Amino acid sequence: MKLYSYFRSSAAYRVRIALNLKGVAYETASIHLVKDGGHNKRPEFRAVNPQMRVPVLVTPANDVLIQSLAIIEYLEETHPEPALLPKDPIGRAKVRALAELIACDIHPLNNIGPLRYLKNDMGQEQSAIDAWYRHWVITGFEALEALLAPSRYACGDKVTLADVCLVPQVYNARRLKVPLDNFPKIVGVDAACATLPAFERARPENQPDAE
Ligand SMILES: N[C@@H](CCC(=O)N[C@@H](CS)C(=O)NCC(=O)O)C(=O)O
Repeated sequence: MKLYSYFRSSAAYRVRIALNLKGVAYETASIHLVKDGGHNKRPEFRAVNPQMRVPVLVTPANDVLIQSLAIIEYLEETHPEPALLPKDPIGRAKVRALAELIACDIHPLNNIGPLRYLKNDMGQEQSAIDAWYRHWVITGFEALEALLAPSRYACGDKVTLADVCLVPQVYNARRLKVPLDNFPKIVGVDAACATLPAFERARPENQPDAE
């Protein structure tokens, strides 16, 4: 498998964790999202993913998959063990809800593209952009904290898709200095995941393109 990735991309980080958890070998093709206005905007990458975003997973049969949650569901179906979704429909819906709270409601608002638009096209000051970023992370984390049961991982004693999404978002929040004191359950889940080699290997600083 080939993963188009950027070391700091939260969405690519999710896929790296899932690949590692499932023991799927892959090579990294790094796409720098910042240099020269973003190498993701180059025609050669646009030809791979017209959305010009990472991650992109290319399968051994040369299928080109985009969108981290769709890629992880593909991995779940092709490599069922260890399962990242519970067997029962209610459990699956609950795990997916937490994953989507992060991936669909928090992450898009603090993604590099919209932040760059706020700065370059809307003329916003960096302080206003930082406040925007913090606002949406904190609002999302308040809901997430309330939804987490007190357990080792986000949805019980097994790692699920919810953890795969939570850890990169916490990394991102820390990097942008969002205070996490009010989120002890989120911080606890992140700490539990950090003890697992699959999560450790997926960390941004452990990527071939880390800076
Ligand atoms: N919903 C997508 C989000 C992908 C995404 O936005 N990736 C970011 C990096 S985390 C990106 O490539 N941004 C480039 C840009 O917005 O210009 C997913 O889950 O894969």
